Amino acid sequence: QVGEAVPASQRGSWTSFLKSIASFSGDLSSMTAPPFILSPVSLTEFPAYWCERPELFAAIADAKSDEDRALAVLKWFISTLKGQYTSRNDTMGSEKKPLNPVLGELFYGMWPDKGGRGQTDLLVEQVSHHPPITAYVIENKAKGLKLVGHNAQKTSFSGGSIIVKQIGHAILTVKNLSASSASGAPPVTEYLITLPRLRIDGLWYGSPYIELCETSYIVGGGFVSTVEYKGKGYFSGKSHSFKATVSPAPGAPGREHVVEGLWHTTSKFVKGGVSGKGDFHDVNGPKEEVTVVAGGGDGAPEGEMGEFETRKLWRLVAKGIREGDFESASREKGRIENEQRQRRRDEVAAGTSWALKHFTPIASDPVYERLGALAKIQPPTEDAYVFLDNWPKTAPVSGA
Ligand code: HCR
Repeated sequence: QVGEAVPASQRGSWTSFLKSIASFSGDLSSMTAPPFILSPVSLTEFPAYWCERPELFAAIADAKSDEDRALAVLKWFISTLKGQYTSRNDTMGSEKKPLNPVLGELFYGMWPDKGGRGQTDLLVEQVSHHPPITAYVIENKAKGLKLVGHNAQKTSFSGGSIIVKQIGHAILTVKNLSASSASGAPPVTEYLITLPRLRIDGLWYGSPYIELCETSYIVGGGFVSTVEYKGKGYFSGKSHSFKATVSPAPGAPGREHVVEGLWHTTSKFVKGGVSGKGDFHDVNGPKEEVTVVAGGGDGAPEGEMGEFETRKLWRLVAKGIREGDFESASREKGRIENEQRQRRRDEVAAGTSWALKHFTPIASDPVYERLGALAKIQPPTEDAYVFLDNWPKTAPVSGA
């Protein structure tokens, strides 16, 4: 008998869903799941998790040395994990299956300037539907910070859990806004950020949750940070444990630092640290959700979203899921999917293909290759999506 969290009327379909994923590997997002596990949020909204503590992102620019900056980048990164991997449990009771974005879907947002931290902008585009790939950029121009990345997933099933290999990476660029060309300081410093593997547990009980596993890296600015993730029964015997080692890159000067703790709460330095401070990160305090803005594409008036903007595109599906009206949610979802199939057929007939708005694909990313080699990251090369630097003129959403 499956867990209590599964409504009695959906236990059969939940068991069939689990059976089908047990013999499946690849793109889970396209599989039909029972209504209780559906989220009204599209995957295009997920890159916002990178900046729900905008002051920590901005602090990267204020670091005084390469060593301080490596620690500031790590602190911001670790502080994003709670939102990225536990927030659906907090807001919806368990991990859920997000809406599978359509090709060309767009999501724009921002975090306003507060206390001199500068405004941070977010732009997301679904750059592939099969397999689903989401590209994003997060930029704080006042602070000279830009994060560009893309994300896809390959899923498999093992020991009753879904294993999600994240494919993709992010590059953080920090512009040296104060250095003159005579100072010898590099005009920009780049950091390669790789992503952890996930294990989705609790499936049988109908209340999935995520544990992070294996290792991810942050490489750049003369330092390599290696983050090892463990669940219950490892370093501290607690869920969501991690240990991060920040070491000078081969041949670079600097001290080694080691941080240990729980990524969804707090961590401490166990080696190194800055001026006697033992504490490292703390995400018990409030976070700041993104303010959604309208990009006004496809001739939509200022303040209104274009047809492909996430919150407009999925409005009726999300409403149906939120209100428990799954019939209308599935009817609207079917309508969107049929429209997409028709577009693809029309493109084939016309000999054209969908033109991305904000990104262009490259088969291998030279920054990934150069920085990845410093930590022997595998694979040695990866594809990427280059941002075209064409921020649209966005406006607050009318009536919001
Ligand atoms: C695996 C996942 C889709 C991808 C989601 C990603 C990896 C997307 C990038 C974000 O930065 C971080 C992130 C967090 C999510 O936890 C992860 C999703 C969890 C579930 C979902 C599957 C496609 C759906 C599985 C269906 C289950 C819940 C039954």
